[in-house]
Amino acid sequence: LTQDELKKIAAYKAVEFVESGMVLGLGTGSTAKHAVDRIGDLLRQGKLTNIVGIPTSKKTEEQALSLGIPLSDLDNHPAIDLAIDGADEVDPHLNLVKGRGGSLLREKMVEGACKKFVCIVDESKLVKHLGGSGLALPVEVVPFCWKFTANKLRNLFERSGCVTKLRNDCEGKSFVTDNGNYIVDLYLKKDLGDLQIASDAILRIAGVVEHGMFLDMATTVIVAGELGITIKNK
Ligand code: DER
Repeated sequence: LTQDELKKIAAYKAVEFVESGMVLGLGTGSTAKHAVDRIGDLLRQGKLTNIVGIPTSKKTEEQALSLGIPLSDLDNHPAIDLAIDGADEVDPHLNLVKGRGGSLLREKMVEGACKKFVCIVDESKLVKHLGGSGLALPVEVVPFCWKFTANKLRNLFERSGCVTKLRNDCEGKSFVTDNGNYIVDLYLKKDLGDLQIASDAILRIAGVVEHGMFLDMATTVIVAGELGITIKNK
C-alpha cells in the first residue's frame, strides 16, 4: 500500500466517528484532505445531514466549499463536536508535531475548541520522542524582526544543536501563513526533552505567535499501517 493509500484508510476510518448534526473541525494537509472529501461524499449521498464545518485553513475552506460542505467559524461555533486532522509526528502519549503545512495556528485554535480531536496518520508518523527526527518543528512568528525571534529560538535550544530556517514558499519567497505571519522551522539534533517546558519557553518569546507541538490535545489517534489500522485512545 502506498503512503497515500494508508492516509486515505486512516481518514475514512475517522469519518466513521462523524454523526449527522455535528459541528466538525476540518483539518489541513494531505491526510485530512481525504477525510474532508469523504465527508463531502457522505453529505452528497444523504448519509450525513446537517453538518457544519469549521476549516483550519483557507486551503481546506476552498476544498470544503467546492464539496458543498456548509461552513462556519469559531466566532459562531465556539464549541466543536469533533475535529479530524493529520500530524507530522505522534509520540506514545499522543502528543503531536503539526504545522509542516503551515496551518498550525488555526489548527490549534480549532482543535483546542473540540470535545474530540481524532488525529489521522500513516505509520511513518510514529516517533518515540517529538522533535528528534531531524524534521522541522514549525514556529509561527510575526514578520517584524523575525531574525531577532529566530535567534532567540536558536539560543533556547542551543544544547540540542538547533538550526533555524525561515520557511519559503514554492517560489522561494518567504512563506506567509493565512494569518499574515512567517514560519521559522526549528531543526534539532536531539529530541525536545520535557515538552511542556519547551512549549512554555517558546511561547515566552514575544515575537512568537504559536508553535507546532500539540500537547495533550488529540483524544484519539488512528494509525494506518501495512498490517492494518490501530486506534489509540487517550
Ligand atoms: O501541517 C499540518 O499541520 C498538517 O496537518 C500535517 O501535520 C500533516 O500533513 P500530512 O497529512 O500532509 O502529512
